[in-house]
Amino acid sequence: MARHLPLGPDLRFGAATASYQIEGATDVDGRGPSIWDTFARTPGAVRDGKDGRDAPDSYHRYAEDADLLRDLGVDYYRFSVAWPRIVPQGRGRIEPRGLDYYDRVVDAVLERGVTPTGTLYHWDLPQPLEDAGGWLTRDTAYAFADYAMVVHERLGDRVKVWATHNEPWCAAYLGYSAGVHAPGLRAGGRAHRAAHHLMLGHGLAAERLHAAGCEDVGIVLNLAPVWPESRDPALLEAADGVDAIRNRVWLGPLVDGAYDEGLLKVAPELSDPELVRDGDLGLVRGSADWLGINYYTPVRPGPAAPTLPGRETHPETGAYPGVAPVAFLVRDPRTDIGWEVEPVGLEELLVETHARTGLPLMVTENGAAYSSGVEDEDRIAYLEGHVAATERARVAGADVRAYIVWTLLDNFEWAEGYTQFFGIVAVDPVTKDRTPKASYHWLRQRLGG
Ligand code: IFM
Repeated sequence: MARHLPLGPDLRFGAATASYQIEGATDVDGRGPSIWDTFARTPGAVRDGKDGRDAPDSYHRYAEDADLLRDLGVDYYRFSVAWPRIVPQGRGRIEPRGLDYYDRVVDAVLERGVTPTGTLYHWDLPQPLEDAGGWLTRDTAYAFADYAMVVHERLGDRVKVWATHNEPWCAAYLGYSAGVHAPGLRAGGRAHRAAHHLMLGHGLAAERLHAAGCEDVGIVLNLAPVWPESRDPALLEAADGVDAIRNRVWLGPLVDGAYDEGLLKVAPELSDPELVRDGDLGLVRGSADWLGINYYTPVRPGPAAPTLPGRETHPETGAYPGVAPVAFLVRDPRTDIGWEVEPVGLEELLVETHARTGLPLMVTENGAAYSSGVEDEDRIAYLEGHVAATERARVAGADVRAYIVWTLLDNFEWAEGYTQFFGIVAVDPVTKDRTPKASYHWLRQRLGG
């Protein structure tokens, strides 16, 4: 189990990115369109009206980014592969120039003494697959497994630790229910179909990756501690529904090979034998060698509407189909994106998820949006607090192997466009020149540099 995630006395560190958020160069070397290219062109979908074309151009500047990783002194670089660069139509013809690009990235990182870990799906679904139904259709899960094997065949000799999906909750529920992420659908309970097909895709890919000799197949989940604001029975019931859709819909299949009763109450779609076919959940059970946890903030179902500066509705409104309408409270302090800062949430999540799954964990993302520029003392405080929470979880018995900061570079923050800054390295919006922030230097020093 997870043979390439070394267990040692010390927590390992890394920095993460994702293809669509950093690469730019969306129309070169045969890349096909993705759902984010399409969605971002929808008026009003992205806050500043921009898209991946304005990203930091890591497609051409990857060697510079690899230098930044080397100088930082991290063990890991967590990157993602863009499906539309590898299989532009989603299935069928393979684009060798896309594979060549990731070859170069992997080699550049390895040459600098950093271990690359790959994520196969960080939300950039090829548009032709969406045109055929996207994650609402079963075929997409099979196309995903085929694509995963193409990538593994090319990179698997050097990349030993793979995640199938990044945050399938966002892909399914922000994408197909709340409509605030690509493909921007408000399909209500049909979003549970997307959730199931994402997990099926994970299971199919994991089975084939294991058969091909890969020993460290994981999945990255943005699980969240769900803390109801009162003991009011109606609120507790809603909070249980939120927990079911945020956490249990993924952990149930992975650990038990089943969807639990509370989940099926809010998501009756998952009882449909046409959707959840014999063998689907059995395939997913035990399929992960490790689990990635992305954590930013707790979820607090409450009786009152949130007041997020500049936001009329909480972004998660509409992302829990089948659950009675619930407000989400956000306590202070908050980061610029309006998310509460609460490191105890990470500690609790790590301890409970390890107890629930028994799996080795990595904090695959954690970080903060602040517009403080290169003197980002606020980000240092956030990171310090969450690294300490990770250490406390380890002391409490959670098998956490690594802490990976989100993110190396300021980048395209999805529906927020280029208005939120999570990077430990600033990127000039015009020249794309990189300038390490104080948080980068803080981490470098912490890692002995
Ligand atoms: O930028 C995202 C990333 O792509 C997925 N996890 C959350 C980050 C901050 O919103």
